[in-house]
Amino acid sequence: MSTSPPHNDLTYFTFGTPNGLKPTIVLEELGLQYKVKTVDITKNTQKEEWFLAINPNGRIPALKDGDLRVFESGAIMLYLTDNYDKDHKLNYPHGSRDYYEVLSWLNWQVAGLGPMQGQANHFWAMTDADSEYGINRYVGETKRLFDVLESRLSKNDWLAGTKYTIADIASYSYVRVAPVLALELDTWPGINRWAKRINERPAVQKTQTIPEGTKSVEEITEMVRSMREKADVTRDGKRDS
Ligand SMILES: N[C@@H](CCC(=O)N[C@@H](CS)C(=O)NCC(=O)O)C(=O)O
Repeated sequence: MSTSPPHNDLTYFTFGTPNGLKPTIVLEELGLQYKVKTVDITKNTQKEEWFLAINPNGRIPALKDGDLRVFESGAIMLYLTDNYDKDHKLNYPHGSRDYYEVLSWLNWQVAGLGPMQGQANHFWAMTDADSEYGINRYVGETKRLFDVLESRLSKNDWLAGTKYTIADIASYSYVRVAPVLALELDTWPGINRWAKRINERPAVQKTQTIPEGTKSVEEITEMVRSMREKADVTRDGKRDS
């Protein structure tokens, strides 16, 4: 296909994780027709040759529109709003002042909050290495970044400009799993109000079971709690021996 996008032939490659959730919300909010292909990261499907041809980084999510591929959650969200959101429901007109505010918060999330909270989750429960330093550093950084969000959301309903945009969707997808790290959202009242508002949106509710088999926040929190318990036992055993 050599014509310019959009091609109206969307296939979304995803799994039930925060990065996977971001474009799913955009697809649902825009009411788009798309196929879902589950890439089971617990079975390392994301490292298979066929998927690396779509995302050379071997991570979900990725999108195809006809034979055009887009990878990285931020790029996919922008692709969708650039090509399928002509009424600017989830973004502002390209080049406008608010558009750059969206880009700023979006990049802040994909380069800051996402990786830091991801590392926090890792040191919190997914390693039996003696990781007190890692936990303090990354949970501490996640809290600092939540404070940054709070500084905006305590005075404004939305991150960029005056409406709900892909910038809110990106951060919401991580904030909703804060309980995994035993972070109480009540600590940040602005974030708490904002997250509840987003959570109540019908399109967002619909995404909770996409792709099929996606775990709820409560299930993920319980799973991580038991992983943490096992990691603690192994760590303590190592210390004792
Ligand atoms: N910067 C990437 C991060 C993607 C990412 O970390 N995906 C995780 C799931 S949330 C993944 O595929 N993990 C499996 C792996 O690392 O092999 C994005 O925003 O899309």
